[in-house]
Amino acid sequence: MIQVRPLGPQIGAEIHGVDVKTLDDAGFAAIYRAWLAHNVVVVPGQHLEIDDFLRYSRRFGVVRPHPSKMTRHPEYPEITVLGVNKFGPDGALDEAIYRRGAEGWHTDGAYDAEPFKATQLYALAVPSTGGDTLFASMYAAYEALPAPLKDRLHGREGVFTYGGRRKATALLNAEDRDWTPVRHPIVRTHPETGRTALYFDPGKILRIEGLEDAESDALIDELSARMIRPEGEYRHRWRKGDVVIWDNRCSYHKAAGDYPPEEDRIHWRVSIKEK
Ligand SMILES: O=C(O)CCC(=O)C(=O)O
Ligand SMILES: [Fe+2]
Repeated sequence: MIQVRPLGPQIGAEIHGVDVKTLDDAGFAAIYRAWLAHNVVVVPGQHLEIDDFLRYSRRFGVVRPHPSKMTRHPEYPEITVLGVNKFGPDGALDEAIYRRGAEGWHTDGAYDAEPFKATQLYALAVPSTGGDTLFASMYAAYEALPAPLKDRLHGREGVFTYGGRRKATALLNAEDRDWTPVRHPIVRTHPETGRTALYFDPGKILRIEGLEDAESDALIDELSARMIRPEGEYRHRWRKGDVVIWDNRCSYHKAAGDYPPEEDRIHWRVSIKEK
């Protein structure tokens, strides 16, 4: 019998009583419903091979290789491996790998014309301290905006690219860094829940379309300050065997990036698209 236990006040739910390898359609439907309702779903205690993880991930959508080729699994391009090859040949810590996802709150794949629907991680190794992942609701962010700001944002599009204004492209191969920017509405209706979310990513946005540069920069600063609502947060403390999926259409996340670098923190990761 599947049990769903809410974790944070608005987002996050933990599923008990399942083995994702043998889950039937009715069981999966219960998990999918919980995911739409809670945005972030944790399934603890799983024992998976890569094929099991891919098969389960494909039930949520289409699994696509991540543009960072250098962090792909050598035999499975759809699998990104987080936290390996942290130290270069000279023994120096590679910050781009160690601090991946820790530079700030973000949503994955906003640089694509069709942004990622979901990201799913499977924890293979967990450090003794630190290394949490933090999540926050885009619905809560939208709801808390002052009405005049909501009015200003309606119908506005943002222009997004890989690496954003900081050009943070260290994980891309040199030949892949010339990214073509894409546009997305800043106020986004979730295609499955119909709820309204603040779709924004300070690390990937270049500008807000139709505004002068100074006004666009000021609005980006204002949205950066307003995008995280404490009542919409959930902080995940990893255990080996956790499978965690988040909805990039309605939640932000960031890695805490604070674990002892000499310890392992390793995940398999997939990017899931709608089509
Ligand atoms: O490692 C983490 O906690 C999350 C990293 C991240 O941002 C991602 O996988 O998209
Ligand atoms: Fe991310």
